[in-house]
Amino acid sequence: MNAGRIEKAYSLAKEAYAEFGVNTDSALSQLGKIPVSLHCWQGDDVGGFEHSTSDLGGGIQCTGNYPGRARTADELRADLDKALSLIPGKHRLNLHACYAEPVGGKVVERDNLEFAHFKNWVEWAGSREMGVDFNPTFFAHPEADSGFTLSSPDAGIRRYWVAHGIACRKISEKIGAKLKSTCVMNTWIPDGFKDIPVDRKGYRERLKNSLDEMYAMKTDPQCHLDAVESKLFGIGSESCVIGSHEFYMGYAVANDKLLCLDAGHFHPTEVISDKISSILNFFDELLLHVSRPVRWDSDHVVILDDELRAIALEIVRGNYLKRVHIGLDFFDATINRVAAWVIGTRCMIKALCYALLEPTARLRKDELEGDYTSRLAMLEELKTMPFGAVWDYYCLTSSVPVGHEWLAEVKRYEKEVLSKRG
Ligand code: RNT
Ligand code: ZN
Repeated sequence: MNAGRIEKAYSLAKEAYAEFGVNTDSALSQLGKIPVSLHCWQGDDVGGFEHSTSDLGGGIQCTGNYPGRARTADELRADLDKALSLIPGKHRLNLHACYAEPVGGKVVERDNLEFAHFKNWVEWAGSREMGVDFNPTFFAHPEADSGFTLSSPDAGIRRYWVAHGIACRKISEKIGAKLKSTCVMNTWIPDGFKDIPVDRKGYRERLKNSLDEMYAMKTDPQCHLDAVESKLFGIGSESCVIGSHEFYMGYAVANDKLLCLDAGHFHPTEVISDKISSILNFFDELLLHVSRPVRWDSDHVVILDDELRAIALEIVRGNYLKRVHIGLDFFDATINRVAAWVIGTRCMIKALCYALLEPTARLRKDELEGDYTSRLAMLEELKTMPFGAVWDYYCLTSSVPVGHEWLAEVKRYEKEVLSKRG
């Protein structure tokens, strides 16, 4: 890496952006304050440490068998450390309940989980000054084999999953208290029908009642926030998903919960970037699962595509940085898993960097005056502005590899560590 060249390129870029009234220094100082929640499940194909079932179920699928998957919590944390060392900025960890670590060698049932099972994770995060977010795991479990959890017609199954949800809320609240950083707990359930149901109403009423029970306990909003994640369809739930967008939008508004928008959970022609400014009229905060659906909710690694930029632009334009929690949700086992984290997270940050460099006030003025010609012309010219030089400088000053240099480090890690895993 040639630091001098990067600094020189940055100072030219700074001048170029200044012509449009954009201050690159302040854009970068803002960028450094935006945490992205890194999902632990990219590191082991959503496996977790219970080893009770091989099938994820619930219509989510991780394909590929690239060697080197993390098999233990220590391996997963080491992989995360490697990824984090290649990503600029301070970020968060997003943990799923199935990543509980046994205490005294005993695997604990999900309805009995306690903070102690996540103590190592929280200590790990704390010593890195990272916040943690949390998720109950309503899939990959014998009690979810029927395809239904909180909406199940079976009272015993519902009871089990309500208990899991309650256990997780207590854990989440404690995580937030310990780390002095609000833990956002996201609930996604797989419940749905492959074929046309006749009692949508019954299933949705049961889901509502189960959620009411699960959320009955009051929690401290400084420590813990609840979010609910909708979905349009999944593999095996093509005809009806019980927790649909309308269902959770209504539930969240009525019960003061956060909504979680997953980029892969809508009709393929619908985009979540368009939903942010609607939803934030009615909610204080919003959770995103930034993902990349390819023809279906495929959870591909996030890349710097139009929708990723649009998401970042909407957050920045709306001044929503404090109100939107950015979480990632992708899993690809066909490529090096550490590289997948690095690519996806760096792209999310790149998109935010791009958005912070937009001369939005000027574009908004053109738009309000009806000068759509200038708006389109400018939006296109901005795409070839020296954004890359600003991004490189951000990496340089954040002490992480610039450009493709991170890849050599991942290759080295693969050779020395990942390839030695059985
Ligand atoms: C599934 C949802 C959910 C999961 C994670 C593992 O379609 O997107 O968020 O991907 O909880
Ligand atoms: Zn998701």
